[in-house]
Amino acid sequence: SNRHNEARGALIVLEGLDRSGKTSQSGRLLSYLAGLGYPVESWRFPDRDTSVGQMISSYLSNQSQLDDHTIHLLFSANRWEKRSLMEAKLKSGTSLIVDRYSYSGVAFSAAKGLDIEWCKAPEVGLLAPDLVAYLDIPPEKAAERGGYGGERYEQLEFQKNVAHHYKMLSDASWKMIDACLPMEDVEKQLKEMVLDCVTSCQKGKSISQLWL
Ligand code: Z5A
Repeated sequence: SNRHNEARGALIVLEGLDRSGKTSQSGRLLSYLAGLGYPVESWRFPDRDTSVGQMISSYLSNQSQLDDHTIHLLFSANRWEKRSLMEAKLKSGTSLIVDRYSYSGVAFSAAKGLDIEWCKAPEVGLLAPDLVAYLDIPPEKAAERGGYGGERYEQLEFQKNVAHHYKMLSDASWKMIDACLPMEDVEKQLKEMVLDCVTSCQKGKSISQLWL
């Protein structure tokens, strides 16, 4: 449809621990917005399709070892290599639902003991989300869900530490959602906040940059 084409799209970020339901909800939000006639795409970080993304993927599956600072910068580079496309999409009116972003980058690396300000530095200048929805789940509950334990960071003690760093990064603008609720309840809450966000971006809210 033409009716949304002049307004910019919204940058919507889903964050949360492993198994909090980000991937499931991204798919549902994509269908929802598309069904309403909004141009929309679903993205995820890491984007494992680029050459940087392949290095990250091999690290996460324990096929390669990298210094903690090095992998941090690769995750950041993986966002930088998508920045101009991201901006072009938003300006042309396409909304993006992004599964993980800079907050994952900082929370995971800081949980390893890296300085949080050092972790934020390479993220400065990336596009700031219009909405950060945090799928909040106790690490013990997440660990009970299917498929946990395959990759490098999927360990309970580490996930607890990541949760702690997410809380330190969060601010009043984040929308916290109880991710232990049934999927449909989480979905209902997300749809409402996402539609609000898309509408306010259409009305001319400007695009800003991290970290403000
Ligand atoms: N990482 C990093 O260190 N630095 C960075 O900059 C970035 C990432 C961007 C890979 O991420 C790792 O990279 C990740 C962070 C780090 N490590 N960890 N942990 P990834 O995105 O590729 O992988 P992931 O986040 O671990 O995603 P996931 O496995 O896809 O989890 P999810 O998307 O949050 O959950 P899901 O797949 O939608 O659901 C998981 C299961 O729970 C599934 O069986 C669902 O059916 C079930 N589920 C979902 N919702 C519910 C509810 N509401 N009730 C009951 N069951 C549910």
